Amino acid sequence: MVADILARKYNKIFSLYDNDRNGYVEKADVQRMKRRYLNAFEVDPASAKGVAVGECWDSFWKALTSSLDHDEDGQVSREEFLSGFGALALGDPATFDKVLRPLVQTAFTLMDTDGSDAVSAKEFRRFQASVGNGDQADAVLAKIDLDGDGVISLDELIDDARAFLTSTDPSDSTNWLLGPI
Ligand SMILES: [Ca+2]
Ligand SMILES: [Ca+2]
Ligand SMILES: [Ca+2]
Repeated sequence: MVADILARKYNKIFSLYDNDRNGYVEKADVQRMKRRYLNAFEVDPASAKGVAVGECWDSFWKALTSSLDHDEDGQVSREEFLSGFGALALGDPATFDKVLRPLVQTAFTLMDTDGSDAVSAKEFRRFQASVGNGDQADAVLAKIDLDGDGVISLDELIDDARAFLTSTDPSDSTNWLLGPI
């Protein structure tokens, strides 16, 4: 069992991934997310950006199934997701980081639409709007942007995601990463 606030955050992530809402994250969900993204930003799958995005989703899927698909049926149920993330987040930090990095790297590459290796305020606003948090985007960015250079680096996003996935403090600013929970 994980704390109620962590369960709410993991449920939120699960709902973003399980985009056909059948109660499982499966390969088809991941491929749908990839296709939607490529279409929305008119990225050619054969371009450098398209290949990078494709590789991101592949490693994302590998990290997800290798760590969370306990009954090995090729999909991750909500229950597997909730208990698995809880065990990871509260367990060995090195193992958690190994799973966390590809997940965050995927989100980062997707948000960084111009490929500048940083997420600008404009890019972050678009992402936050997509999770229903558009009006909070600048405030959330300011909290993630620890070095204050106005953009989010991969390391800054990983730090924030780690806190998001482990903090049980209801007033923690990192709770806002994916919008209201
Ligand atoms: Ca699904
Ligand atoms: Ca960028
Ligand atoms: Ca920064």
